[in-house]
Amino acid sequence: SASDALKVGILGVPFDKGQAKKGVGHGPAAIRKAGLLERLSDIEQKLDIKDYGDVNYEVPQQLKDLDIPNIKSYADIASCNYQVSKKVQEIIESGRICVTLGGDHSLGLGTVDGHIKAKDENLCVLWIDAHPDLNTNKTSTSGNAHGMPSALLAKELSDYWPYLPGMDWQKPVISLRNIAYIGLRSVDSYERLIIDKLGINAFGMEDIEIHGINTIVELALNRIDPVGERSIHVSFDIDSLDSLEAPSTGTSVRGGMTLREGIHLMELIYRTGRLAALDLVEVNPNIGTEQDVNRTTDAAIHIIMAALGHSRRGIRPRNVNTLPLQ
Ligand code: Z70
Ligand code: MN
Ligand code: MN
Ligand code: MN
Repeated sequence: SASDALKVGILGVPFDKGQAKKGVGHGPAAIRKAGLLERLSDIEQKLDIKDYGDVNYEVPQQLKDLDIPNIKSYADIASCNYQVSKKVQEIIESGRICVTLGGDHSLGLGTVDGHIKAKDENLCVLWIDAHPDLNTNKTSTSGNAHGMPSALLAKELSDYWPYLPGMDWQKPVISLRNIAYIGLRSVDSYERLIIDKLGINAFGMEDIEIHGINTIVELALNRIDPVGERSIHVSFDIDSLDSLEAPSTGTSVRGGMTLREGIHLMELIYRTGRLAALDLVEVNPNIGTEQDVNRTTDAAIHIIMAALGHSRRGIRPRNVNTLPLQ
C-alpha cells in the first residue's frame, strides 16, 4: 500500500565550479537520462518519489568580485551551497530521503548543512570517497573547493579558516567525531596530518581489503553512531569506486571499491532505516567514451537503488527497522 512507500526527494545540482573540469555540471542530466526514475520505480521497496528538479542560484551583488585566497570561484561556491542547503532542509523536513545528484563534491557543504538544520545536529556522516576532502584554503595545493567541504563542515577546524563572507548561514557545524571516511586512497599530506592528529574515523582501501566491506561499515557506524539513533547522511563520491567501475569522473584513482562493495555498503545503510540524505557526486559525462559514461551512470543508479531498498535477491523487504544487519 502507499503507506509502506518510502518517501524520496530527488534534487539535481548542476554545479561544476568546485573543480576545473567542464562536464560534471551535466551529471544530474546524465543520471536522469540513464533512467534513474524509471529504474527506481521498478524496485521491490515501494517508493513515493518527488523530483525537485535542479537547483539554480544567483550570486548576490555584495559577493560579486569577492576573492578569498586560494578558493577558486568562491562567490559561486557560497551562493550555490546556500540554495542547496535550503532545498535539502526543505526536502528532509517534508519527511523525504533527500537524494542529491551532483555536480562536484563542493555541494556536500550545502547538503550536510541542510540536513543538520532539518535534524537539529542529530546526524552522522559517511563520506565515501577516494579523497577525504579535508583541505582548507591554507593547505590546498589546487584551490579547488571540492577538496574542502569536510574541512568547511568540521567544528574542530573552524579556527583554521578566515572569515568567509556570504557563508554566515553555514552554522552550526558538525564534529569530526560524527564523520567516517570509507574508500580513501589519495590523501594529501596536510589531510593526513589532520586525520592522525584528531583521530578521525578514516577507513582506506587497505582496511576494506583486510576486514571486508561489511565489517568496515559496521565499524564506521559504531564509531559515529554508537547508540544507533542518529539520522544518517551518505556523501558518495563516485570516485570511491575503481576507475574500471566508474571511469567518467574528474579524478579517478585505480585500486578503488568494486560496485559490489558499494552496493553492499548502501544495502547495509538502507537496513538501518535511518538514511535521510544521499549525495551522488562527481559523475562527469564529458569524460571517456559513451560506454564509459553509460558504465558510470549505471553504477551511480545501482548505488542509489541499493540505498533505497533494491534487493539483489528480488525479495520484498519487511519493515526495515526489524531487519538484522547481517
Ligand atoms: C585534492 C585537492 C578531489 C575529488 C579530487 C583532490 C580532491 N585533494 N576530490 N577529486 N572528488 O585538490 O584538494
Ligand atoms: Mn569528494
Ligand atoms: Mn573524490
Ligand atoms: Mn545494471
